[in-house]
Amino acid sequence: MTKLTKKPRHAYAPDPKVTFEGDTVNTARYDDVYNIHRIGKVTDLVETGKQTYTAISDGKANLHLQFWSDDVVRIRITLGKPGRDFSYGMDPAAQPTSIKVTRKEGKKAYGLSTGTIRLEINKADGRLKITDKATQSVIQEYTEPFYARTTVMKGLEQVRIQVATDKKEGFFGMGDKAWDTDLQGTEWSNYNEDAFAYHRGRKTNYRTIPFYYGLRDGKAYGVFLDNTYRSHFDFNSTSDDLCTVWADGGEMNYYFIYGPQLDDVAARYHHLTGVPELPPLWAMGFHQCRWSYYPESRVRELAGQFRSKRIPCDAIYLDIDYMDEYRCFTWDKKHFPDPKGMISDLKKDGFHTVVMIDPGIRVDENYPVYQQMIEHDYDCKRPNGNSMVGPVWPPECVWPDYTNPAVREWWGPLYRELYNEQGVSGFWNDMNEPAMFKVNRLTFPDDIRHDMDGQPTDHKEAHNIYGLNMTRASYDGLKKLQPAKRPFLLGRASYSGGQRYAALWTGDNIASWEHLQIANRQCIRMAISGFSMVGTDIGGFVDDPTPEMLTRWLQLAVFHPLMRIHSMGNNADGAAGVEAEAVKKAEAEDRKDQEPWAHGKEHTKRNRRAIEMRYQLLPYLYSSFKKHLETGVPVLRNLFFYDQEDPQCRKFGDQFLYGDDLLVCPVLKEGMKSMAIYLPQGEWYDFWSGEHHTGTQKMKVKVKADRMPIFVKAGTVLPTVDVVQSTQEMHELSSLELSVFAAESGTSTFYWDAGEGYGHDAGQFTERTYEVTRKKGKIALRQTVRGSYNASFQVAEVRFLGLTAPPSSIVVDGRQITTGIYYGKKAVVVNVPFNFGEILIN
Ligand code: NBV
Repeated sequence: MTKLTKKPRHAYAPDPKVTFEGDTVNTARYDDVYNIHRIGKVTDLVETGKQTYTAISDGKANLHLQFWSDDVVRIRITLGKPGRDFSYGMDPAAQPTSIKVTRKEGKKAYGLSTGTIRLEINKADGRLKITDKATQSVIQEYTEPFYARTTVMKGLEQVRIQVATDKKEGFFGMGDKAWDTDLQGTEWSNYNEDAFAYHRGRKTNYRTIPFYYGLRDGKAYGVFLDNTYRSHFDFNSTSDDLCTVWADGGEMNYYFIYGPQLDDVAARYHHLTGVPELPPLWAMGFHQCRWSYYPESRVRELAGQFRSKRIPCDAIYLDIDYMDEYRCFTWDKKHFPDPKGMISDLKKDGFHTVVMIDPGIRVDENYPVYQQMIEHDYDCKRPNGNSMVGPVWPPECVWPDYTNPAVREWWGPLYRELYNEQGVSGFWNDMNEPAMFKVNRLTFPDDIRHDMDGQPTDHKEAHNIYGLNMTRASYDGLKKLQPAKRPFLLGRASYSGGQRYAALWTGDNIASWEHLQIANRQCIRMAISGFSMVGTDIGGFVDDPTPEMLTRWLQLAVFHPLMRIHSMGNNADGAAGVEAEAVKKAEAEDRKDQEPWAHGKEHTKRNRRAIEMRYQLLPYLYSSFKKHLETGVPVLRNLFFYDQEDPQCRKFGDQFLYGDDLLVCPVLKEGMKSMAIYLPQGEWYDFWSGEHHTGTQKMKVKVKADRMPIFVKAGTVLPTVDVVQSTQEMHELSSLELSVFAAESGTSTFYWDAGEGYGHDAGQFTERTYEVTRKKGKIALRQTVRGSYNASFQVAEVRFLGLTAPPSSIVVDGRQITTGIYYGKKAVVVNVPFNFGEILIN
């Protein structure tokens, strides 16, 4: 007999001994017949590699366990032998750490223990149970054995696990689900969808982040299901005390991540799926977008309006209409006769230009991108080898198969002219679910073929990672085109790990107060799900915001790492088939402008104030982002990440932490005059008044029209700067402001570099650690410096808050100072050299 040279893929042949359900009469025929597969009785647990074990069992499903650390174990259940071990979601740099695993055999179960967890494999049926070793408390326990179903006609169609839960358990994460913070009692699916004008509770949105946090009895864990098929998560939706996770194909391949702190889970999830690079500083400035700004004169006028109205701004976006009849990588020469000239003038004025690139490539035999695709078979194909042709902006499109490495290599250099020659600073990859017009399905049929990096498959498996691979191809391409520049890419569809390539925005939201609340929750949820570089269409994409709504939205977005106004304007052409009614309505109502000055003097003032604040806080945001990259702890976190044992923190679901030190209480309702907020344990200062508060208390605070309540953790040294009109001016500033919110002790870091490029890899950064102490009314601030970047700052304007009386002496680096001091109410400001070592306030 000849040996099989190829491993069968997902081609598990039904066992002839198994009786098909309903097969009572031998001659009967059915539309389809199915088989159920389980792990079965486990007779041994063998070590098959480093920290890796395989259960020997009599079922068709095979259980493999791999310990990544004391707290992370990968659980992989395959039908037959495991297939290729491949993932688009995992960070290629992520590696397991060496640990000691102890194997024990009991009467009813095999046990594997690490330093912190114990995993039990039930001998009767392979069910798993994970406990915290120290406290013996159960973290996750299967209520039924692993289940898989194959059918004769469809092959594998479901892999599923089910674990015990109860109403008290909290479930968080899962990417962009537009819902309350806690997902307890709900069910969701993951299948990337063009979710135009999505509503609260829509089951599938733009991206697939099959990762959730559980918080049980004060202990946190996470589950990352690395399976690209449509997946489903039921968090006790029918109150049956069950949490069920299943996918419509592939392997049951997931990482169980233990905490017990939520921050630990977040950090470990980031270790597995990666963090982005530090974005260029300008990407964290304010961005203005609309569908669409054209022609060139309008773009120039817009830029002029920002500068003359003294509203800071760093980027202007060009939506699809800049292209020549929706041909990607081209310009509409009628509206933009000299793109290079325009972009260079904008740059001189501190504006970066960001343009859209879609994956749908116009079918046009005279268009080089199309020609190349067809020439090399780079497009997605139907099973018979024909091109997948479908409608998006151009009447007909084909789509690159970004799961093919050759296609990714080809795609990157297509940006050359825009990026290298014409000076475009960043790109915006839209519609990459991939979205398709006119058909209810909104995307490709299931049987479209994909290369999947050398292991060809259908769209069922490739759909959810199509967008990630488009952004990956774009990002890698930009990096190669200009290796000395940090790419800025904004993407729509994605999958876990996509944060390595692109920032995300939450898509086509609506101008409503409900959506403002959704915006807040979605951004926090995205951040705790791996995507800290996230933002929303400020003011709403569909419909017009009221003046108050736009202002509140801007005030909230000061704290979203991506801060961009975007709206759809009156551009409904061709969008029919997406959500036809909403599109028609938008057209009929004649959409209004959504620039920060759209609503009169008073609101312009408030909007300007919000954007100015964003710029003043940029040193803090930049430093917080840097910390995120180092620790894997997200930039935005729900309040209960701060104290997961305090039930009040979960009740105040809209409040969030911005970096480590700021607590933001967003104003999300119309006409608010006062609101209830909660300060968790510790000491806090009111950001605006400097007033000191003790934590673990609910407070009623007054709400002002021009600000939201914000609190600063005592012990913080908050770095800020003067208002500038764009980040370009930031590297000319000579003074850095440091606000010291005094406490018995506290440590903060300020990170700064050129804001662009990779000099920081060679030490061209400055990282300043500030230590604050307070003993018997004496406050000390000490600075230590790392890195060799020569910042423009010469002076540190240090503001000490929390004094009880005016100081009797101020000593800077051993010398008593008497000049450059300003005494305010409970505060003193001193101007000292940027490189000071120690300030003592007595
Ligand atoms: O390119 C037009 C829009 C864009 O403005 C928006 O931000 C995307 O989410 N794009 C969707 C296509 C619109 C379809 C209705």
